[in-house]
Amino acid sequence: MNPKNSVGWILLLLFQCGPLTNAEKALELANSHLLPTGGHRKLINVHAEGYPRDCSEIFKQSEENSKDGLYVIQPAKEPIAVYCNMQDGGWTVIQHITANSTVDFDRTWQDYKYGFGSIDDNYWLGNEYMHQLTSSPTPYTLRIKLVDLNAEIKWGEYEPFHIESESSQYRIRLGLYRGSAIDALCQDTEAYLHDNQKFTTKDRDNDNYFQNCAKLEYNGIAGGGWWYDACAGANLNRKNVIYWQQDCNKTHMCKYAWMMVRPVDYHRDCSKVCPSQKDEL
Ligand SMILES: [Ca+2]
Repeated sequence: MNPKNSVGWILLLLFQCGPLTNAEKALELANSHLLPTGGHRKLINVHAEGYPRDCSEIFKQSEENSKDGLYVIQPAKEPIAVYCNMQDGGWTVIQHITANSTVDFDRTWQDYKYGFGSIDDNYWLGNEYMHQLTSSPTPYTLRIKLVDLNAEIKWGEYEPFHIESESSQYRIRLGLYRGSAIDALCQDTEAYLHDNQKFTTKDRDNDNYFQNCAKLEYNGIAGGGWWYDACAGANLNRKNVIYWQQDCNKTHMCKYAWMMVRPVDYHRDCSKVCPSQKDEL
């Protein structure tokens, strides 16, 4: 490349990107490995003074006018970056998967602990941060959102929802269910009861099966980390087949899934923002 052109390119890049501001420099995120390229600039509230504990607070403070996107929250000591789903009402996204995406969900305990992927794409926020988020005095609701290949949306909510600490192997605690999807985490009490199960990964078997459920493959793809029983009535982390009983499976494929949380006391007027029935694929 012509050196003059190189200088031109560098100047152009500097002009476009500019130096990081003090706020961007000072911000140390515990999960900075989940930021996309140019991540600090994409954080909508990076210049705010202090960070809220979750997306619902941001949504409330903005009088329900904030947009979907990447935000900084602080559920415990350290700020973290997350994707906020504001159009559905101020939800903090803790998992998002697209069937057959390039993000690998066949990961170790450590990866599932601190999260992987990219918060503007497919990601797992991390069991440690799920524990922090759901350990407030106010209980949290878990919402599952599923979109099939015809763009039909199904959703389900567990209230309350709590992830215990690592010393309890990030055990999941689920309360009452409601939604248009089937109650796939609690319905089958024979071998697929996910409520109260510990988390299992390919390198840490806490499930109730004689083998490790996270290692069991379908078409060469392992199940990934999950709160397995022996093994699953639902698993949103197997990337070739998002599984949610009859709502998402190998004959009725789903394109997307999300897991997101919000405090249970966040009552809102459903006439303004409700779960919609169609989504763009
Ligand atoms: Ca086992």
